[in-house]
Amino acid sequence: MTMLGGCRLEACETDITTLAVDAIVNAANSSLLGGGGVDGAIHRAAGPELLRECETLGGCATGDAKRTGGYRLPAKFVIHAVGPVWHGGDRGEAEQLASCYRRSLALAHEARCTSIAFPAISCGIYRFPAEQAVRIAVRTVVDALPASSSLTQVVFACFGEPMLRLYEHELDRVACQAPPSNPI
Ligand code: AR6
Repeated sequence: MTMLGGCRLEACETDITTLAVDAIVNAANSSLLGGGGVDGAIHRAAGPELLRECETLGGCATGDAKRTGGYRLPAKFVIHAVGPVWHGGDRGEAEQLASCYRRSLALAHEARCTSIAFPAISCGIYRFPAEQAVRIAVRTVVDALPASSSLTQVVFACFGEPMLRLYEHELDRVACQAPPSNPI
């Protein structure tokens, strides 16, 4: 756990669909019409009304995000972010992934969310190397936090112990570089 200003950043090994936060982020595809992985789990848990709202959105570009209701989820909103498919790293994948995090935070801020949970976008079916993706996720969120001032809690929801360790390591690094929150 790391405190940055008034915001608590933490990594948890958990199913993101169970989290009672204001917004959970979905690792969607550009159709926004569902799929496997965390996308499938979110649609199953939210119920068919989520797909009905997604059908009205006209898809979403890679690196962008769109917000819907949470329906039967404990979360009020789902922010559907479309991460890049990994093609080796020279097709702008890192910037597109960072953009997913920035756009998701902007949409959460717009809806006055105080808490948000992210999965490891692009780290499953889209094969983005986990270590690099985690560095991008944590750094981008940290850099964007001052512009997302409604947020007091950011959760990185991970599947599996190795992924949890990567996030904890990166959060520790960020904490070491951050100025003390209560300078004397
Ligand atoms: N809670 C938290 N993390 C999860 C969950 C869950 N319930 N389920 C999976 N993960 P992926 P992508 C982790 O494949 O790589 C879909 O078909 C998983 O272990 O869900 O962005 C979409 O429709 C991994 O670390 O998303 C797209 O077509 C991370 O979430 C495509 O997959 C992301 O894995 C998107 O691929």
